[in-house]
Parts: sequence; structure tokens; C-alpha cells
Amino acid sequence: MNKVIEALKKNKRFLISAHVNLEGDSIGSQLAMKELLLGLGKEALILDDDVVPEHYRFLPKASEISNDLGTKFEFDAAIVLDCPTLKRTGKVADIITARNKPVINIDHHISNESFGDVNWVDPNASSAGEMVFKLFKGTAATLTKEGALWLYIAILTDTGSFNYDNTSSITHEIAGELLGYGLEPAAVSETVYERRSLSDIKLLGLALSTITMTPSGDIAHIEITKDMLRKTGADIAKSEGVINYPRSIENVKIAIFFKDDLKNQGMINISFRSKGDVDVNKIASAFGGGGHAKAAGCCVKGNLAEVKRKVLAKAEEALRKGKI
Ligand SMILES: [Mn+2]
Repeated sequence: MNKVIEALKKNKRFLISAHVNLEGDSIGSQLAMKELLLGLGKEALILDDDVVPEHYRFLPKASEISNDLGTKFEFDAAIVLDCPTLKRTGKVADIITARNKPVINIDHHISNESFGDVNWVDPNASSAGEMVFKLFKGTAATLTKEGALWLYIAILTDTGSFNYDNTSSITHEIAGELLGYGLEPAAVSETVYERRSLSDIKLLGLALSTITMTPSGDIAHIEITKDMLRKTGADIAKSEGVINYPRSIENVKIAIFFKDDLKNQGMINISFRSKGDVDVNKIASAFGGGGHAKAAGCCVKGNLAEVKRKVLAKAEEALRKGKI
């Protein structure tokens, strides 16, 4: 972290980016990072390949997240948040590579490839938001109530409302301190989780009807296809929590969520959650993805049936190895 602080002090203008498929942690940590930099008298632009999903646009200054890939913004260094690889920033990676400026990599994924010139990777941190909070402490930059809200949402969403095992006493201490800025936890939770449309719930219904268990009962999987999205008119960005349903089945060790990639025809996005000792980061890595030991993802080319067969075989293999 000290090397990051040094790099922040040394440079004046920063490009901030995070991964495609923006969610609570990437959005919250970027907005808070920008506040920190402005507080230190720096200049910053947040640039992402993806737009902010509709259900996060209520956040203050969400409109300051730019998608202008033709930007002329000159920067001395790029800060990449919540990304195990530079490629996860999508097309922003091309801009960062082309300008040939130092890259500051701040992340909590165990699969992080240390792609930066400065790398601060803490797999014990619940979220990138938790790490940005520590930067506020380390730099003594002023955190506002807005900043506290962004960081609280980053932590809230990445810990599954403090339910996942990346939640530590430190996470709760930080969340407690953030609430001290005058946030109301019930109201925040309602704005983040309870603004679904009827279509989103109908989609959930279709998805739930696909839940299947392997014969051993160790693996439960669920899926969302393009066809289901067409039928319901639901917003795919709100399907983030769907994997919690197969995960919540008693005795399930691995939950897997398959979904059609809407942007890349013929690709299937896959999320994994582990409830036992199985390291799902290893399963995702076998398909070119990654993440954390208990939560990971990857993207595999092929039709759904074929991809499901391959991925389930790999997951079964990981389970068998775990038993020896
Ligand atoms: Mn994260």
C-alpha cells in the first residue's frame, strides 16, 4: 500500500478504470478513488468499457463514469481497480497499453497476475472498496458522506451483505465506521437490492426452474439463456444474485451459474461459488478465468449443453481430488 501512496503522490493526473460488467465494488471503489485523488489535489478521469447498469445510476456522481474510449485525457498513471488482469478492463486496456504510462494495480482477487508497475493485491480484503478505504486512512484524504456510501456499497455487494466468508471483523469495523458518516443501512440495502421490476422476478422464476443437481448432490447449477431474457424483458445486470439459490441448497459444495454472453455470440459466462473446501478459482482458471477460492468466473466458447458438460466434468474432477 505504501508504494501505491508513493505513486499517488508522485503523479498528478490519473486514469481510473475497472472491469467490464460493472457492479457494486467496481463502481463504488472507482468513485471513491476519484474522491481521494481530488482531495489530494490531483486530477482524475474514470473510464470504463461498460456503462453503469441502470440499477446503480442512483449513486451520486455515477454520471461521472465516462465511456468515451476516444478520450484525449492525458494521464501520468493509470489506476486499475478490482481486476485480476489488465484485459478485464476491456477496451480500456488498449488505451492504457498504447499510452505506455505506469499502471497501479489495486485488487483483492487471488488470481491477480500482478500486471501493474505497482501492485497492491490483498486476497484477504473483502473488496476493492475495503482497500480504497485503507488508502483514505493511509493518505489522510478527507472522506465525505458520498464517499462513505460508495465504499459501503462496494463492501456490501462484494460480501453478499456480509454473508460470504471474505467477511472479517475488519470488514465489519470498516462498515461500522462508514455508517458513522450518517448512512442508513436499511435504506442503502433497499436501494441496492429491492428495486427489481416484475420482469426481473419473472426471469428469476424461469432461472429457478432450471436448477439441477449432479447425482452426488455435490454440485447444483442454474442457467439464464437469451431466450429467457427475451421472454421476460428482464435486465441481465440484475441477475447477479441468482447463483445464491443453487448455493443455498443443503450439502451443495459447488454452485455454478451458466449464462449466455449477450455481447459475444457463442460464448457462455460462468460463475462459481464454493461452500466447502473446493477452490473454484482453480476450476475457473482451467478455462482461462479466475477470481477467489470461493467465488470465481470464466467465459467459455461453445453451445450451452457442450459447455455445461465440460465445466461440470472439471468440477466433478476438482471434487474428487479434494476427497483424496
Ligand atoms: Mn471486487
